[in-house]
Amino acid sequence: MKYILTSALLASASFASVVPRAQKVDYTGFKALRVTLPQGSDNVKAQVENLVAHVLNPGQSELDVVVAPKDVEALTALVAGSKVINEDVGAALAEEGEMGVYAVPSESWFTAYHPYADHIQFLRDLQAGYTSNSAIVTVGTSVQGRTLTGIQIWGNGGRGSRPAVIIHGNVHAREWITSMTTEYFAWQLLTKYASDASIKALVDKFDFYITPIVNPDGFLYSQTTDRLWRKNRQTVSGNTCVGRDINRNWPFKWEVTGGASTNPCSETYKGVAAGDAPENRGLVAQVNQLRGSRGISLYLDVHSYGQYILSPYGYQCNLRPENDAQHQSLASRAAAAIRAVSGTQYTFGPSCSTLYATTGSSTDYTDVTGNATYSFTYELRDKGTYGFTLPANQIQPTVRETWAGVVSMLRDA
Ligand code: 0X9
Ligand code: ZN
Repeated sequence: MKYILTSALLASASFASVVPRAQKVDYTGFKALRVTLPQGSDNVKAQVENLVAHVLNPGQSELDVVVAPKDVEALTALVAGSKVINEDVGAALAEEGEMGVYAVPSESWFTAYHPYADHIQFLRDLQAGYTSNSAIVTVGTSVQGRTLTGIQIWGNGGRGSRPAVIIHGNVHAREWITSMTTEYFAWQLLTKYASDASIKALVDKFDFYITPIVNPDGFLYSQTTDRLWRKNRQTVSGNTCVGRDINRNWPFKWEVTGGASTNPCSETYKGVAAGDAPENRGLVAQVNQLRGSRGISLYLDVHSYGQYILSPYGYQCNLRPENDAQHQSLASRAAAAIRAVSGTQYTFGPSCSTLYATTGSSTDYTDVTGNATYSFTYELRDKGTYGFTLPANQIQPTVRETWAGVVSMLRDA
């Protein structure tokens, strides 16, 4: 199916430098650049954020950005260095492939990207085939009133009898490969339970809660209006910019500075108060409820891109969980399992020191407040060539290699 625009879905510009428009953002001729910021340059960073259409990878010294052709010169003049990572973002979007046509769940689901409504249908149809050991669960509600729809999967202990594994996908709207991948986890667990003893052992060991799209409003907006939208779709009183970053809104170390933005126009806007995004309220309630009942063995927050497996913490670069060595051991073995499938190389390590500082992020909350034994953020393929718009022919290779990494973690956890 092609994208369909209805008048209800037409919305204003997603970034400050462009006037409101009444159509889908056209990225033809836009470039993706990896820019190096001058040392200690918060001011330059702010100017870059203002000038570009999107910051793709909100790092500290290096940023991946998408910039309109007319602004390339001004951008390169601002920064210390820059390298083109994609000559034409519009052309890369076209390579993503046509939307799939809906059919009952089968392996072919993982050969195309899909409209939001079909993702929900996929989950419902999958669950309907395995009613004795799965259920559809509602984890919360979005800003615009959509449900955060998840699937719970259990084994021979019965529903709700084993330690929890919580998996979140598509926190960031534009990271489409992450809903495909988390759906593949659910698909594997259910379709292989009866025929594969090694999968059965995992399903019998844990209670799985997989929510492939925890940011439904943002996801829909990325399909109708701006393919590179990241945040939720929450407004801010007195400001025209939209969206809180769900991965900067968790109520743990939210108030710490340096790992999120207080500017509502920024891609990493943290919100007005800790946990003030409705999506976060639902996710927090899920984590708290499972902490208090069966306990959480493993939490996975699945993002793209960069090929990383990141452990806590985001808010402090020299702080480690007391079971850091075990976190690194699980991550290292998962990275090896991924590499064994396809040769794809992952980097692993503590989030802040390996990638960049984040405050109010998911895995810090699940590690400390959620008391999860293990918490990881996955950053899936690739390393910037296609970025968020990974071509459809990379969906199957990506979901398969990632599943090998996750199976390795589930065995070790
Ligand atoms: O910045 C983020 O939220 C994640 N990267 S992304 O490009 N997908 O936006 C990384 C978050 C990792 N950090 C922690 N969870 N601490
Ligand atoms: Zn992300």
